[in-house]
Amino acid sequence: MHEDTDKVRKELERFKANKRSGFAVLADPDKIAPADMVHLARLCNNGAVDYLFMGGSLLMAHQMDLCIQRFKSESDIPVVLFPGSPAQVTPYADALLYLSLISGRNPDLLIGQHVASAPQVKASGLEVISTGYIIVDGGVQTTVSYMSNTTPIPANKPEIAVCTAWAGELQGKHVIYLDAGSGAQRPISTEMVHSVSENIEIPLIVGGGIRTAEKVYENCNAGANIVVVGNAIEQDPMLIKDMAQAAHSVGIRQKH
Ligand code: 1GP
Repeated sequence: MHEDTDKVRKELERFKANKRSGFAVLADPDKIAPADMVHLARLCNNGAVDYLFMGGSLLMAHQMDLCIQRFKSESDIPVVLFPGSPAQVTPYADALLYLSLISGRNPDLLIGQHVASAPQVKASGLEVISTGYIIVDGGVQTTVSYMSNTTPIPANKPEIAVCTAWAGELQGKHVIYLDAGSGAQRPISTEMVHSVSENIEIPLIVGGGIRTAEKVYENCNAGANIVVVGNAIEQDPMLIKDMAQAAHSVGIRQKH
C-alpha cells in the first residue's frame, strides 16, 4: 500500500508554484532489460534526476515489474507509470499518470479504457495523477499517434494547444503533458510550451524528440515544469547528468 497518496502531485505543484523545473528519464520496458536497471538507477542518482517514467506504446516484453524492482533496489527516485495501455499498470511503481488523450477524439482513450481498467487502478494503491495528455505533431508519425488513431495538434498552432490545455484544466486534470511523441523529428516549439505554461495553473510536463541539454534548458525556460527524455538517453545514458542539471538550473523565468 502507498502511504503518501499525493506525494508526486504535490511535488509537481511545487515546481509550478516556484517556477522551477525537474527532469524525468523515460524507460521503455520494451527496450530496456531488467539487468540494465541498476546501472540506469545509479546514473539517475548521480544526476539527481527527479523521476523515472516507465512505459511504452507497445509492451512486448513483460518485464515491467522486474525492471521497476531492480531500479528500486538501487534508487529512491519515484517511479511514475506513463502507460501505453492499462496492461502497464503495476503496483510496483509509486504513481500513475492517468492519461486521457484530450488532443484526440478517440472515445476509448478519453474514457473507455479508463472504465475497463478502473477496478485494477483502484486496487493498485498507486498515487493517481489525472493527466490531460496532448499530442503535438513532431514532424513524423510517431508510435503514439499511430497506435492511438488520433490526429496530433499542428505544431504551429499554439492557440489550439492552449484551448486543449484549458479544457483539461477545467475538467479537473492535475497536470498537462505536451508530447511530440517518442522519437519526434521536431520537439514541441518553445513558443507553444510558453503559451501553454503561461495560461494554466497546473503543472506542465513536456517531452518528445528532445536530444540535448540545451533543448532541455530551453523547454524549462519556456515554462515546462518537467522535461521527459527517452530516446536520446537510450542512445547515450551519459546525457542524464547534463540534462538534469540544465533543468535544475532554470530559476525565475524571464518574460519572452
Ligand atoms: C515520449 O515524451 C516522451 O512520449 C519522450 O520522447 O523518447 O523522443 O525522448 P523521446
